[in-house]
Amino acid sequence: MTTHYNCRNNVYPGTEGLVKRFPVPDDKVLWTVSYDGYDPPSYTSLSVLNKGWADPEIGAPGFDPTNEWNSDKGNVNRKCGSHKYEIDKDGYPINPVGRTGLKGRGLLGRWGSNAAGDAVVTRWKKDPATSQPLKNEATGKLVLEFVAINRKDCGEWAIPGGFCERKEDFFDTVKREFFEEAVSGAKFEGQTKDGTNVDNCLPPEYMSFAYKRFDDIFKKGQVVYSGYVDDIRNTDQAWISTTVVNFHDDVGNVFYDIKFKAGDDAGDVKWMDVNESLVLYANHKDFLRQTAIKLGAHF
Ligand code: RP5
Repeated sequence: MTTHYNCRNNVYPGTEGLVKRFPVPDDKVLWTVSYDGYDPPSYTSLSVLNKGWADPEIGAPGFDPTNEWNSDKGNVNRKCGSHKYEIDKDGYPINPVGRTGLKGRGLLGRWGSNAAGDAVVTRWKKDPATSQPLKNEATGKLVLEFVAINRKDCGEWAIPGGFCERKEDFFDTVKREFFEEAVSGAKFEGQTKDGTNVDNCLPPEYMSFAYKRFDDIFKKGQVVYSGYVDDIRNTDQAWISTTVVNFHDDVGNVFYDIKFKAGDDAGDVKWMDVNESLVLYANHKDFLRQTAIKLGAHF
């Protein structure tokens, strides 16, 4: 990623307009370009201050992440994929993409990189008339569909994802988040292939059934991106990084009778076409582009 847009020149989310970022023009994003008078305010939300799951302040007694920056070997994953970041003379990590117009952690729990994972669950779109995979007329390539969720916090469509729990493997994060946001509460329509009617099954029985059903696809997950996310919550000293995993149903028989249902912090869920006109949260569209390239699909 060469620059960021979503975390500049706006009001910080959840602050009722009270926290405004210091303006950062396009040509002043890079730290290597001098910006006389750059003086961003500092903001850390009360929702992360003094919380056990979040970092203490830099310099707080007993908190010394010096050997953990840029690494996933410590207690917390502080690696930012391929993006290496520096630490300033006061011990604060520096956003590897550049200025955001805000210091502090904002809504983020960790200083520096906050590791997340995203699940791009895909299948080939079928022509409803023939039930055959559909090709885009212009490119001649097969059209992909992916499972999108609608975020309750901002109303935007996104890939299901979330933050890694302490020492959690990112594969487990993406699977967990996918189930929490897109599957929890979902039902199979009618009968399964072995004739069992599971339509009225409720979690946790349903969940273990669904986990089993998705298992093969989940075992074949492919990482399509690992690094910085252009998220509206980023600051100069705290930002989100993600590992995006594609789970592709090539044959098209895993999800055919599943009605997804949104849960957790998702308000809606649906299959969406993968193409250039997608409008998604953060830079999630880039992750779909990477997935389409990897699968040789239309974009
Ligand atoms: C995005 O925020 C990441 O790509 C991931 O999808 C998400 C994690 O935050 P929550 O959905 O848990 O708020 O930048």
